Amino acid sequence: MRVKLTRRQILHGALLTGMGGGIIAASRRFPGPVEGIYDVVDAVNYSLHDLLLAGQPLVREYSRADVALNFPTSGVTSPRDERYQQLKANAFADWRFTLDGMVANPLELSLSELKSLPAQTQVTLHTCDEGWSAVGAWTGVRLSQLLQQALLQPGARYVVFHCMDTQSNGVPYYESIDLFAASHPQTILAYGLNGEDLPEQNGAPLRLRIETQIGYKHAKFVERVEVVDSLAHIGDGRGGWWEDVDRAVWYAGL
Ligand SMILES: Nc1nc2c(c(=O)[nH]1)N[C@H]1C(S)=C(S)[C@@H](COP(=O)(O)O)O[C@H]1N2
Ligand SMILES: [Mo]
Repeated sequence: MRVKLTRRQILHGALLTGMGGGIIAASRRFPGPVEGIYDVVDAVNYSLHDLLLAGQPLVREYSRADVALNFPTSGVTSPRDERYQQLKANAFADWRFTLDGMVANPLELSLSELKSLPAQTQVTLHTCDEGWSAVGAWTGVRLSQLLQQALLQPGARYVVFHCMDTQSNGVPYYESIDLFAASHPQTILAYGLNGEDLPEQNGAPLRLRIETQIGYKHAKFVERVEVVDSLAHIGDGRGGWWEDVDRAVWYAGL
């Protein structure tokens, strides 16, 4: 059966998702054939819920005393792109974050809208494969919360981060992770470092913190998150800028 969705039904679906998979998972198992938005939301919610409950261990959190006074930088520290510099000049007031791709309810949010969502701060160790590590206190929004709001479509498998800094080969930085890593409770899109707005060199206005993986996965200057079913059409198909130019491993778990 095909259903045409009204905006209201989609919003209602989003609300159900937002209420958490727990209620749905507790009350019904997969009901059989998927017949409408509620079943789709149900199925997607259910698998996301399973992922969240899969017992993903949390990474260690440090004390505030361990925080590096000057958090080091790596890669691009000031995007030369004119568009980025213009957005920065206006304190990112005209910047918009988008979440699209295989979602029923694409999101478009300003920086202040992102900051008004439930936030979390985590004091964690960043490890770069070039041989340094440092502790920072990162503040941001859980990626899983944004994905739940956006209503993943069946078949969604990966989350791609599109960045605003053009790299040496003329291509903007990009990275990707799978839905399992995306649903980790410490995977956040961060807009704050050590109680301040995220500094430019560390990825302003928004960067990924994927605490279970190594430095280059932590995409800085993120402006668009795209949900896909395959990485074949992202860059050269290996899932990230370093993966494509230098054969870095895509799964970069610590
Ligand atoms: N957009 C973008 N993201 C990026 C990079 C980059 O050059 N551009 N470098 C990566 C690398 S190799 C590391 S170690 C971290 C460094 O983050 P930091 O500069 O905040 O220390 O960002 C990662 N994310
Ligand atoms: Mo790195």
